[in-house]
Amino acid sequence: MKRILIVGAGGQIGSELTTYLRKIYGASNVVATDVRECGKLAEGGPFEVLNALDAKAMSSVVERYKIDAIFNLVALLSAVGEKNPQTAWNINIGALMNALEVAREYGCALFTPSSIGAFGPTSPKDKTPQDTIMQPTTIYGVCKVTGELLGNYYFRRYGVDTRSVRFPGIISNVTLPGGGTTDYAVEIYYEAIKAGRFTCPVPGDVYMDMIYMPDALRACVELMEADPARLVHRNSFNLASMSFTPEIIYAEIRKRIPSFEMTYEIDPVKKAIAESWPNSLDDTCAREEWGWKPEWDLSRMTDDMLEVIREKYRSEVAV
Ligand code: VAH
Repeated sequence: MKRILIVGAGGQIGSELTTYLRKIYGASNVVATDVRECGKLAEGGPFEVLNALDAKAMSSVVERYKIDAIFNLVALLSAVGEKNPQTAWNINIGALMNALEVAREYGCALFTPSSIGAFGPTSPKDKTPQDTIMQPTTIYGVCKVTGELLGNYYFRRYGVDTRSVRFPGIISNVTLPGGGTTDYAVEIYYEAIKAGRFTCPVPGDVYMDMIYMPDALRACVELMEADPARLVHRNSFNLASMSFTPEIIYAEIRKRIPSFEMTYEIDPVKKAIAESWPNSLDDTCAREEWGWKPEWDLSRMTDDMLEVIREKYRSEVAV
């Protein structure tokens, strides 16, 4: 990768991936784009307002900046997608089709994340295999499976260098997530610091795979820099790091903040989605084909999250 385009740079992954890639490849070599202005991203390097549904505009950016790798991060997430499935399909698949076509036309590599949300209730729940039944029950998951199939097709039919990982729920302390079922695992840290109490929308015994943002960012680069000859899978790779329930993360925070209290107000949509997803993934293929290995666990992540958030909200800190 030499000159990189990030589509949807203003979201939870994109806002941090932009900074991370600019540090590695040079700020002027990473063009951040989003459908709306993003001041902070424009401060650190080239930024353009780009509607990912406008194929001509995307081609123009790729041509003008001589892009050789595209990160397509445009997605309406699982819970928000259920409020308007047609819009979710139009945006998620419309943006992806444009990215695939532009990548094909200009010979760019293309990274498009998939998700544990690509699995459904008929997928094996524990240590979900890389290759197995995928019948998601959300429009988000349908979009992710479609995206994986399209990535595979464009690689086999046109030789486009498509790459992808099935992200767990991503936990970060920079940009708040928006509209995901795993958002609770970010919000709980903020509320532990700011309010000392948290109302959880997901049942306390439901496991979901999660990953800390530093590991997620490193996975993006390591996969995109991997030797293509070693890659067997071009649809998407299971990526595993940690798997926990709300009760487990609550207990981990209480080790550090004994006064922290959590109650439940179950969101029926998030409950149904969370229960349809795997408890844990088998990421053997990612480890064997491009050397994936997580570096953050729940304890180390909790220390870091609480430290950074406490610093961020020093004036508002409850505990
Ligand atoms: C969501 N954060 O909850 C996203 C993610 C694995 C979950 O895809 O929809």
